[in-house]
Amino acid sequence: MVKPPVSTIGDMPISPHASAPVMSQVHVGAATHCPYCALQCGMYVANGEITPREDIPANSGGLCQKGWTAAELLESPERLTTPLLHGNPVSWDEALDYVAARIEAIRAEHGPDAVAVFGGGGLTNEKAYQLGKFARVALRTSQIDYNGRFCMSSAAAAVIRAFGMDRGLPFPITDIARAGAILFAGGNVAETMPPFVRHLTAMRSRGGKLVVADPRVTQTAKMADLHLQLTPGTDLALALGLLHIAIADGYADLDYLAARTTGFEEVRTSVSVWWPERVERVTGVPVAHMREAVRILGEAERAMVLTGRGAEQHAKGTDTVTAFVNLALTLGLPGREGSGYGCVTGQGNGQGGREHGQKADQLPGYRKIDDPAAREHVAAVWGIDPADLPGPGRSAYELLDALGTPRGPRALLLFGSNPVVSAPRAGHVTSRLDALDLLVVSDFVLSETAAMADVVLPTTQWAEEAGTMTNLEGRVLLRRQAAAPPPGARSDLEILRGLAERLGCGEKFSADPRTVFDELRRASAGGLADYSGITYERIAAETGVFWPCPDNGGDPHPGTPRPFLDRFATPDGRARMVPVDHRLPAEDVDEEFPLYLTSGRVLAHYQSGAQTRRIRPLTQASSEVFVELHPHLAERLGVSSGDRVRVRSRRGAAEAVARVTASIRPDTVFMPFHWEGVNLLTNPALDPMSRMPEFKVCAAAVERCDDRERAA
Ligand SMILES: Nc1nc2c(c(=O)[nH]1)N[C@H]1C(S)=C(S)[C@@H](COP(=O)(O)OP(=O)(O)OC[C@H]3O[C@@H](n4cnc5c(=O)[nH]c(N)nc54)[C@H](O)[C@@H]3O)O[C@H]1N2
Ligand SMILES: Nc1nc2c(c(=O)[nH]1)N[C@H]1C(S)=C(S)[C@@H](COP(=O)(O)OP(=O)(O)OC[C@H]3O[C@@H](n4cnc5c(=O)[nH]c(N)nc54)[C@H](O)[C@@H]3O)O[C@H]1N2
Ligand code: SF4
Ligand SMILES: [Mo]
Repeated sequence: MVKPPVSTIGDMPISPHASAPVMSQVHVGAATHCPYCALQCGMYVANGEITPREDIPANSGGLCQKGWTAAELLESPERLTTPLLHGNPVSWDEALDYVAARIEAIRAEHGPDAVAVFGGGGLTNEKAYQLGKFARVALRTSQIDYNGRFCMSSAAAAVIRAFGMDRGLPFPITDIARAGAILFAGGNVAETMPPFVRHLTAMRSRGGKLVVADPRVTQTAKMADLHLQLTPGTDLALALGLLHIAIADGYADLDYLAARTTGFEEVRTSVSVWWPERVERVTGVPVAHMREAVRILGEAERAMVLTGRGAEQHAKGTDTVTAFVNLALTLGLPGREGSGYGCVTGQGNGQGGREHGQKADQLPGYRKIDDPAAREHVAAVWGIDPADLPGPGRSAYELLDALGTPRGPRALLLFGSNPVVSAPRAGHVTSRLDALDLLVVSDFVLSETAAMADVVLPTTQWAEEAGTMTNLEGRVLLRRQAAAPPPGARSDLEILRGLAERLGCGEKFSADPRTVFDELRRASAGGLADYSGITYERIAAETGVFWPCPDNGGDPHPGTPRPFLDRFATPDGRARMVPVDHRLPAEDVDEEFPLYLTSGRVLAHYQSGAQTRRIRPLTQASSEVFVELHPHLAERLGVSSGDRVRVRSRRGAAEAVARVTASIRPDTVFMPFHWEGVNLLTNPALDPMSRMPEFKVCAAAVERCDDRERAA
């Protein structure tokens, strides 16, 4: 049972190690959460000092290097504190008046869809909600999407198809320690969520086994009992092969399949052609390793299948995750306590950011924008006519690709993303941004994208404002204000209100996070992602509340840590198994581009690096873009560690420092995307369902930069 909501919350003690409850004033030592990834580690922030919280299960006392150093950016001299108009400091009134006037003019000439909005999975729930509402109500544009499209959208599409609902981990993270076996495809949590490792270590210390699928011997793969070092872009074949073996070797849980799923027979037939030797030829994973992986999973009493971006960021990511879900269902895992399938979500609010309406096809509460009942409900909350709500817009890459074209948007308002560095085929995206009549960026640093903007709006940072974040478990957490914002910075909510006022609907846009959250609760009520029973007070008292959590009035709903125990969120309550088939990457290797290029992350940097490249201990730990090459490949190319090389693809070329390592396949090279470089090369081929670009595989060539170039 849950503890009842506390009414005396204002009396709770405020000390560096107390659960400081209140949101709207500054507190020394406020209990809050990290600005970066979806683990949302709990931390105390006091006078620029960070210490980890013990009470948040995801990190229970741990932080990674990025978390420990996060406060540095609060005081950084690179911090923006004045609005910029064409590079010149101006007052807030000048900046906002200018933006509103340009929006009005562009709308008058080209219609409402000429103004577009791009959001981010790092924004709080309140901001993500308000941004979606601002697009539809203040701008009346259908053209809004966000960077989460580049993140976990394939997993989201696959689990909606299978389970009817998208909650990244449909179980508390602490369940991991109780599993007897985990297959983790394409995740490197040892670098991307270091405190996550303690859950895996706890599992292994109880005898549980870890299987990792990754083309590289990562720090995570090194922990594994079995590493499947597959060719990039072949996870779908791998999953089909594992499923084939699971059925052949008698691990299918037929009672579970009959009671809790539909479609198993079609799936069984479809994998029959993926016999293990064929899968070995496609993936490079030895048959014996596949059999061992299936045995480990099949014999465990409780087991999990997890995916990360390595398996998901492909033009077939949705089908790949579907195949892994089919494997999990065949083994009888989802909806059983201590077992299941989970997508390890990425950005700070990657989960909440995909629920409240900053997606092109979505309204708050994970509602669909083309569903008449959803439109009616949300329009009523917003006080508008449902007929005035726009329909679905373009997905993230399609939106960026359309900017400044004859039929595309002429203006873009961007909150919480840096696509010049992080979007696929970034050189092209930069030229599209350049073609706009108006680019407005809200940020607290001059990111590469902000540097291109007509107007830059300096915003407050995580520790300077309050709001809720929904972590990778679906646990809604409270970020408390822990520091005063610098004079001159305004919160995104204030910025949106300021613009809405100038567009004639300021009264619909509160700048107070709690007021916005209360409206979000009403807008989400009755939706899949129902937050109506969650309050700031409850989160503070319970270290987070799992959605769905409907408002039951006097008898508080306990929240839902494991939503699928009794039934899945499909009309008949059963999980839907859908047959899928393997296909090649959108671009395969050939004579001209003979190497697979993949990309990802290193421990010290976060995403496009806009934040972490401004923090000294992190740039000391990792200072420049590199490319990993196997020693055999390096020898063929005449390259040694430390040499500058040029990596080329059909989209462009980028230079990097060679890092020769036996931990990568000889046919594959890897580059991190925290610096400009790899996305000049990546392929924007999109998944047909999720519209996810193929970040994780394209064809490339590598050559030495000659001595003259190096001297230059
Ligand atoms: N340090 C750090 N941590 C972060 C972030 C960050 O930028 N930096 N970002 C956060 C966000 S938004 C996200 S989405 C998560 C991402 O977290 P992860 O998914 O763990 O991160 P990635 O490094 O993108 O990819 C994971 C692994 O996929 C492997 N891989 C590449 N191609 C393939 C393939 O075809 N198949 C398979 N199976 N594996 C492949 C890579 O070698 C890499 O080791 O991290 C979060 N945490
Ligand atoms: N090649 C390659 N490319 C990738 C990936 C990959 O694996 N390989 N991964 C993809 C993935 S998973 C992701 S999630 C994307 C992420 O890539 P981006 O969308 O570029 O994400 P960030 O670098 O986090 O950009 C956030 C920006 O917003 C600012 N910001 C942070 N918080 C706030 C806020 O609250 N309000 C405002 N207004 N601004 C804020 C930051 O300072 C920063 O400039 O990259 C994708 N790109
Ligand atoms: S693991 Fe993620 S949430 Fe935790 S400290 Fe590191 S970046 Fe922050
Ligand atoms: Mo992400």
